[in-house]
Amino acid sequence: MVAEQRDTQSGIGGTGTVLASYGRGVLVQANGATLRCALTGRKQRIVCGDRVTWSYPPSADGPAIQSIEPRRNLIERIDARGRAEPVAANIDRLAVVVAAEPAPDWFLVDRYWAGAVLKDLDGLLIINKRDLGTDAMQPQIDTYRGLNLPCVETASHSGVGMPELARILEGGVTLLVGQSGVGKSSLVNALVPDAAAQTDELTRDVEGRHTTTTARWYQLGAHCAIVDAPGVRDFAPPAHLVRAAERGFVEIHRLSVNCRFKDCRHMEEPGCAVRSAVAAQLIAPRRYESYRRLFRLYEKLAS
Ligand SMILES: Nc1nc2c(ncn2[C@@H]2O[C@H](COP(=O)(O)OP(=O)(O)OP(=O)(O)O)[C@@H](O)[C@H]2O)c(=O)[nH]1
Ligand SMILES: [Mg+2]
Ligand SMILES: [Zn+2]
Repeated sequence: MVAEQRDTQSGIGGTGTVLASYGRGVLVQANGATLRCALTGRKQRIVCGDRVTWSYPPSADGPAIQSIEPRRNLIERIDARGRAEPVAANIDRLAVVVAAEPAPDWFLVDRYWAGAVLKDLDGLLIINKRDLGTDAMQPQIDTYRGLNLPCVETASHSGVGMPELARILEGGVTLLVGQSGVGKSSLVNALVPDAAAQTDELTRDVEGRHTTTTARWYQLGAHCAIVDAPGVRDFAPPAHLVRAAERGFVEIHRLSVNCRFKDCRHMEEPGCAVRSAVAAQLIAPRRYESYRRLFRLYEKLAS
């Protein structure tokens, strides 16, 4: 429910969390109500998860954002030209959702996870639509489990695995990412009883589909929230981080201390411990290929 009335309790405004950011305004949750706030004249870039102060400027006809509190972090994706676009702020955990359908893009999963590592976020892999089977994904799931990435299998439709997921999400703010159609919004609907009612009007596109177009924050408890992000193919660690590709791949980073050259890029250099480990199957060749792809992408973006 969107409360447009003047908050007679506080009179002039307060602080709150940004639930969603649109072109010309933001939805702010404050004191249990949802306010639609306008942005003020200055060029404000406000994202889902921002903590803001709002008030009623005398000349305006509704509440407006006054300031943004400093962010703990800002999660961005990069567009085709390498430009960063903010998605959400003040996040603790990045949960990558995959499913048997649409067929998983494991390079995308590796990019997301690398991005989480670089931002010091906890990582989580959610294997959704368990009812459609997980056999084809098992080798990849085993690889991620072996690298200590927590994995949970769910079916948002039937409720399988949902209590376990809810337990993992307790405490902290989790950002859900993954290909369009893997069931991110369905997971939110299963976790948040009134989520559908909250988002219906916000997310339905002209054809009546429920594809998510902007990141949206749902409060699950006093210290627990979940952010539903649009399915994106272009999320990655920001390209300006020099050693980004390597640090985000935990097993490659771990072995890199044994390379002959301190600045080894693990591409063609002699004495590369990472390539030896790949040859010896100590590093999954598929993961190493993801690393190379990300590395080349950065080279391209930097040139
Ligand atoms: N079989 C099966 N289908 C599911 C399950 N969860 C979701 N779906 C279906 O998957 C489709 C996509 O679900 P959404 O929740 O909209 O997917 P999304 O990841 O939010 O997609 P975007 O918003 O486009 O990024 C819908 O048709 C759902 O009904 C599940 O557990 N099992
Ligand atoms: Mg969605
Ligand atoms: Zn090396």
